[in-house]
Amino acid sequence: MKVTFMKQAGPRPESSTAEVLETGQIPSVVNDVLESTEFIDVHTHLFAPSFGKLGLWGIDELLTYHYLEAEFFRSSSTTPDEYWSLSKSEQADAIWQTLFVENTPISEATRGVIAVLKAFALPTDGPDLTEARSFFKRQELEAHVQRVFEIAGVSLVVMTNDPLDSEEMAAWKNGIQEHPRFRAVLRLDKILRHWPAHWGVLAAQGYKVDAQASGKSVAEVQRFLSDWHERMRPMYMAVSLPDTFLYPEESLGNKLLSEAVLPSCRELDLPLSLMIGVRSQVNPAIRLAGDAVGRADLRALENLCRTFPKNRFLVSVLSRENQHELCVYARKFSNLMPFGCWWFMNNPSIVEEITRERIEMLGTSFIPQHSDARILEQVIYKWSNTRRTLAPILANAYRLLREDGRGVTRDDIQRDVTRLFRTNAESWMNLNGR
Ligand code: FIX
Ligand code: ZN
Repeated sequence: MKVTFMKQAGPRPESSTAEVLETGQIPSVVNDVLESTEFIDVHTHLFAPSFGKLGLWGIDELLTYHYLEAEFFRSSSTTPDEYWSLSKSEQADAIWQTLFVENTPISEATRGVIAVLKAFALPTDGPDLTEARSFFKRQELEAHVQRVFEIAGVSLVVMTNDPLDSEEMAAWKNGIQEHPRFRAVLRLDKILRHWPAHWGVLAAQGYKVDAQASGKSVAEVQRFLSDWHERMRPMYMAVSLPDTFLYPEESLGNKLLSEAVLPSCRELDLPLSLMIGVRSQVNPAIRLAGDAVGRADLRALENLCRTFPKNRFLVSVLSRENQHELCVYARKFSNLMPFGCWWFMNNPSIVEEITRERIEMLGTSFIPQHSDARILEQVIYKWSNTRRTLAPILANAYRLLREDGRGVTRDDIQRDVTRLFRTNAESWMNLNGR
C-alpha cells in the first residue's frame, strides 16, 4: 500500500523550503541544492599562490597529469625515456595529439580536460594547444584561483604539505602568507614510511633523533610535529600506507605512529588521515603514474580504532575490495570517518557504487568525496563529476524514504548536503576552531 502523508503542523506556507516535496520535485531540488552548496575539498595536492612554482595550473600541467601519462603510454609508441626527455610543453603536445586528436577522449581523465576547456569557452577539439596556452598565459593567478573555485563550487581546499620536502620547507620557513581558501595538512609519509632515508633531515635541524628512533627520538619527533603545527596550523596529519600495512607489527613506522604521531594528534586535537592500499612504483619507468593498488588487511585499521579510541581517524582506502569493510568498520567505530573515493576509485561507476553503499550503511555520517587535484583547474571537473554522480543517488534515497512513509523537504536536503560536504569535515578537522 502506497503511504501518502502530510506534515501535521499548521497551514501550508507558500513554496517554503519546509514544504514536503512531491516525488517529481525531488530530483531538481537535489540538483539545485548540490549546485548551490559550496563544498570543502578535504584532500588535494594544490598549493596557495604564495607557494609559487609548487602550485601547478594551466594547460600543460593539466595534460601532463600522471593519470593522462598512464593512458598516453598505452596509446603511444613513445617510450617513457623518450617522453621524459621532452620539455613540459612537448610532453603536453604529445599527449594532446595521442589522446585527444588521434583518439576520442572518453576516459574519465581525458573528459576532465575537455570539461575544463569548455568551462573557459576554449576549443575542445583543436589540432593543437595554441589558443589554450595563450588563454592561461593571460591569467592573473589570484583572480584565476577565485574564478576556478567559483566554477567548481568549492569554498576551501586542504593542501598536502610535506615538512621534509626541501622546496616546501624553505617556503614555510620564509613565511607563507595564509590564504583564506587553502588550509594545510602535515603529511608524514617520509617519517612513518621512510624513516631510514629521512631521519637525517630532522637531525640536521637539531632534533635529537637517530636511525633506530631510539633514545629521545620519539619525544623529538613530537617536538618536530608541534613546531610544524605552530608553523602550518594544519587541519590534520596524514600518511598514505601500502596494501601490506599491518598494525600491530614490530616496525619503526608503527613505533613512531603509536608513540609519537598518535599522542601528538591527541594533544593537538588533530585527526590522523590514513590513506591505505597503494602499491608504490610497480612500474618506476612511468614515475608518478607508476603506482598501483592492492587489497589491504583492514584489521590493521580495526586495531588502531580500538586501541586508540581518543584518536580520530579520517580514512580512505584505495582498493575496491576494501570499501565495504571500511563501511562496516565505520559502523563499529565512531572515531573513524570514511572520506572520498580515492585515486583509482574516483571513476563515476565506482563512485556510484561506493556512495550508494555508504548512504545505505552510514546515512550522512561520511565525507563522500575529495578531488585529489594536483592541478588547480582539475577541481572544476572533479567536483562537477561528483555532483553529477551524486544527484541521482541522493534523489533515489529520498524517493525511497518518501515511499517508506516520510516526506522530505528542501531544508532536509540542504541539511544533508551541508553535512556531507561541509560540516562532517568542519567538525572532524575542528575547522572553525583553528
Ligand atoms: O598519496 C596520495 O595523496 C595520492 O593521492 C597521490 O600520491 C596520487 O599520486 C594521486 O595523485 C592520486 O590521485
Ligand atoms: Zn592525494
